[in-house]
Amino acid sequence: MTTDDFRESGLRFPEGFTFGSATAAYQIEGAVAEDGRGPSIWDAFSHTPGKVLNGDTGDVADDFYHRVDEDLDLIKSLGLGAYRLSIAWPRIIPAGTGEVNEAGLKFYERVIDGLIARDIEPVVTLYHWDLPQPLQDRGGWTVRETGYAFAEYARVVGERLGDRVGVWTTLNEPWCAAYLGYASGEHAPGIRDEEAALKAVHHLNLAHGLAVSALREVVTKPDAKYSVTNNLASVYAADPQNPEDVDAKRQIEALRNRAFTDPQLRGFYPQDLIEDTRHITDWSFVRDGDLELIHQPIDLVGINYYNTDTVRRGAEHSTEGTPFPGATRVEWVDQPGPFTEMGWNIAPQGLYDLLVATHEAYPEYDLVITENGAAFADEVVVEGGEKRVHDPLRIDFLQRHFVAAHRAIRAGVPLTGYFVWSLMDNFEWAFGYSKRFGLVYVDYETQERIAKDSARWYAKLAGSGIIPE
Ligand code: IFM
Repeated sequence: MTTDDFRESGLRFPEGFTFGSATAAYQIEGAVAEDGRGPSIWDAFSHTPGKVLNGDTGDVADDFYHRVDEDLDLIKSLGLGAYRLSIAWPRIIPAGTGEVNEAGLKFYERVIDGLIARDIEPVVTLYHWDLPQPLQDRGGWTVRETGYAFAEYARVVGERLGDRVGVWTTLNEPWCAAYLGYASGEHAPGIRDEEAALKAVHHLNLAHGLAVSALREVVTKPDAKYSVTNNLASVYAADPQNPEDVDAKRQIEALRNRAFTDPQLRGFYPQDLIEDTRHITDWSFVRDGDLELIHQPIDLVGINYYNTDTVRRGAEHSTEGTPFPGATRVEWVDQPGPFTEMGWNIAPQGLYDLLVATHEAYPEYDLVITENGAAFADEVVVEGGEKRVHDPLRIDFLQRHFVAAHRAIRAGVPLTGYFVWSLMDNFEWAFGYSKRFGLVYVDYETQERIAKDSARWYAKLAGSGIIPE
């Protein structure tokens, strides 16, 4: 990795480049027991003592469910062209399969219509981790039936919203759903079983392909685009001249990236991944014909990027309880700072390298940064009777990552949009409400929204297409 501070302003993005922000249903909506919504694995997990910091849950979150108009006005006030939201499967089909909940469809219809009325493009993700609990009770992502249930849910949503939603994303970060959910147990459903995690990888990939096919059958918007979002890792070898370290990097890239992108975009599982994980599974859960089902034509590849990994060859060790099943001789090297409140290193070069590498590997796809952003310890101050949140670290973070994206475009990467994570502070999974990623501050006591300085900075970028000071 080369060092470069990426501090630059005045760069102009191409005409038509999308500036958006992103959220996810369980992180903002609240209203978990209203209007027929069924329980999800995150309701069960967050209500299990010891799983989420401070015992926080998504029961209320940002109360978006009751504040739709106010929050859509907020997006409008920032001048953003697009908003990436996720739909809660348990609001649409509360038991996971079977009966459809009309109130759930009506809710999202209202959100989508509200966005369109404000001239904000809705970008819809179908799965951002809130699996209906009844499906988990039948095996969750370790069984293929969940993939078929997901396709059915995609069809129901596509039938209702397919005349107006222009961009469909099947899954958000299947890496997290599979490895954090089933290998390390840090996320719902909290399982620690390495083979189960690899089964989950496959059934999530299967769900993606089946959902794209189902959507294509029912969506009527002529120019609708289909996509999937992966949180691809930007991985470096500690010593790029050392073949052992380079091999450690290969292993992690196979598990983190190619386990998803190769089947989704190429129609095969990497042979090295299968070899590396032989001691955990024989992969017999991949049935004949599955890869054709997974490998559906899509238009966009979404990338979520936050930080980098550097690895080297290490001693033999067990990977049980880690989110890296099979990575037995890999050691992580401490990254240089600075760091965000998550402890993640700030590395815009990693974003540039990832965009270029993904384009080189899959050149026929347009790329979108579907998430990038940072948590910092924000504080509200009162100045001249007005509440303000000064967040220079977030502005600096965003500026340097937008510069990285701009450089990638100049290097030939077909990058068409950038969604900042997140529109507003929200439920940060196992960290509860302790980490603030928002452009907009949320006072969880009163639900007051306060635009941070970074929101004003981003509004300038979105309005002009030029990276501000
Ligand atoms: O909050 C999450 C989001 O749900 C998925 N991507 C990473 C974000 C920050 O951790």
